[in-house]
Amino acid sequence: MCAARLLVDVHTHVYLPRYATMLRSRAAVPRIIPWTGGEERLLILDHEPSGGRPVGSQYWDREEKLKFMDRHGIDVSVVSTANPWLDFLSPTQAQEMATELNADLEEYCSTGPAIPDSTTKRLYGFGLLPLVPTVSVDALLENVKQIAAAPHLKGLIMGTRGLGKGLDDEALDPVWAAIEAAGLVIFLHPHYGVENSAFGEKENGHVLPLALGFPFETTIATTRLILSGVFDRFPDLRLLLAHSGGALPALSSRLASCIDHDPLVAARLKHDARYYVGKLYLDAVSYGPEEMGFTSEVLSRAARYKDITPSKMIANRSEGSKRMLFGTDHPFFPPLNSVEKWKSVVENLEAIEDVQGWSDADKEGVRGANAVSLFSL
Ligand code: 5CU
Repeated sequence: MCAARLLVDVHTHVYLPRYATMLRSRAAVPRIIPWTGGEERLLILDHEPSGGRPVGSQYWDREEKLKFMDRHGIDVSVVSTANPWLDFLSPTQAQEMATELNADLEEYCSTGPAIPDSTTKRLYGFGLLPLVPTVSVDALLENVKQIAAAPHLKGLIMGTRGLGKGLDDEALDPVWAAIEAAGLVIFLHPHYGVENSAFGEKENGHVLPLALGFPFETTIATTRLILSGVFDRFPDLRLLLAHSGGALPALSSRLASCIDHDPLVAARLKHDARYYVGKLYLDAVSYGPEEMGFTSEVLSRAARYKDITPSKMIANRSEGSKRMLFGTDHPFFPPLNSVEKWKSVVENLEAIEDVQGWSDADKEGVRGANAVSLFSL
């Protein structure tokens, strides 16, 4: 394990060359289309601005990832395929792609540089499962095995759809069991947001789907996992939520109360809902010190619901900070003007520095030590 103080980015994406080639071959979203002046444009979300958005080597070139890391002082990145992963493929295509992309990502990491004077690499990865309707559970288990055997893949990224019925689908239990047994971390990431009609008819670009739709999708998917008892059946499952877990930290006590008052669900779970929230890992991609501090306080308190019901808020943000990990969301959120450092990165780093109630060690943890420990880097 690496002992140096490291800045580790756990939320950083790539479209590997093989994936980008596939997107170029498609006639429907998600796709990459040629644009004027030899450029290309990316269309992945519903209602992309006409013509999509600029896409280039920052999405697939390892050298560009390393340059971005160097510019921002990032020592290690745990890289993941960006949304929408393999969701739009047939089971056969998804299986083939998952296997090939996992091998590509292992090579991307293993043949990349190491930290100077260390055996720790600068690049690690989250693999992919072919999570599409009607794929066989055996096929999913094959890819879990593949990822577990790849020395530089530390977990897997997944969206919220599962096999089409969401992540609370009991058909996924053997997959959770295999992931838990292999000690892999699941990085849960949104793509679909919420019903677009909720956002009205005014043109607001991507602000509402990204700022609210994405985090609410994560909130709902994780809440459904909690309600289904997945964390009782698989208590050692390690789940890292994107964008600081959406609204879940702010809603966890309301969720617990709603469960307490619902005869159907109240008897189903072994613990207060907050206990499960306290077991989650969250990226520190929320851009504000108050939000990060609040989230760590909720996590600290939530963890105590296993055995006791705290009568008052335990103002111990330190404990919760150990479950939070720095991220950038690169190459998304590029600055609108040309600047040396990206605002989206600088803001998260400054926020970590400014959280009230975090010690220097807590901040060091969020910047990198928590990731070193979670991923055994
Ligand atoms: O800007 C976006 O669309 C995105 C996206 O699709 N995925 C992501 O992780 N961040 C931003």
